[in-house]
Amino acid sequence: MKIYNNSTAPNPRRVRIFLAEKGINVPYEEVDIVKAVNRTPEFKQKNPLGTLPVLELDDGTHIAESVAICRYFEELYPEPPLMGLGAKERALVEMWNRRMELHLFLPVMDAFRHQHEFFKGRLTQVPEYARVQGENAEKSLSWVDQVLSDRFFMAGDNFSIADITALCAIDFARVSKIRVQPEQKHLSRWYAAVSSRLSAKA
Ligand SMILES: N[C@@H](CCC(=O)N[C@@H](CS)C(=O)NCC(=O)O)C(=O)O
Repeated sequence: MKIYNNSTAPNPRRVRIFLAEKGINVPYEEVDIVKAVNRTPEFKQKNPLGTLPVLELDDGTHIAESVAICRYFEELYPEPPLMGLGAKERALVEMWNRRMELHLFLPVMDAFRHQHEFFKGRLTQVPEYARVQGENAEKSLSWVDQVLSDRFFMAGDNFSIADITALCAIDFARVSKIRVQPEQKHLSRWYAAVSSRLSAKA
């Protein structure tokens, strides 16, 4: 088993943090996205979308999509639970993780992808869309600040994959100069707490 990884990209980091929280060691193979190794026909046999991370099982199965990879490990190693326990908590974690993906991670990625040199030729860039999505990401930060006013973690009392998704989005947002604002007290408190976990270094 191994994970095709890139140490600077935010989606592979979601999986690395998830595994670090669970204390699971899986070998990582670094894939050079600058040289577009992930876009080669050989790599696309593993994941036709050419994206990272990809988990390769010993039987040759390839599992892409960060959440699918996390789900696989959650099933095999339920402790500590990072995707909720019981019907209600599982649904809440899924809801908040999905919201963090759609309303924070996605606009942060679009703000980068639609204007950065790195994606020239890999994507039809619409710089105006980068600007709009940057604004949307900032609005989402204000909203998340309010969300965190009545709970410690994103989905409630327990650290979960929703916190990991939000942390990776916020850290990556820095490249587009989108940052948590000091007046966003709840978000700042949460950010300090999740960033200081050992797993955040993964
Ligand atoms: N929905 C996918 C997104 C994967 C993705 O976009 N990965 C990025 C890195 S964060 C990638 O491989 N980018 C390289 C490229 O598009 O060439 C997931 O959750 O894993």
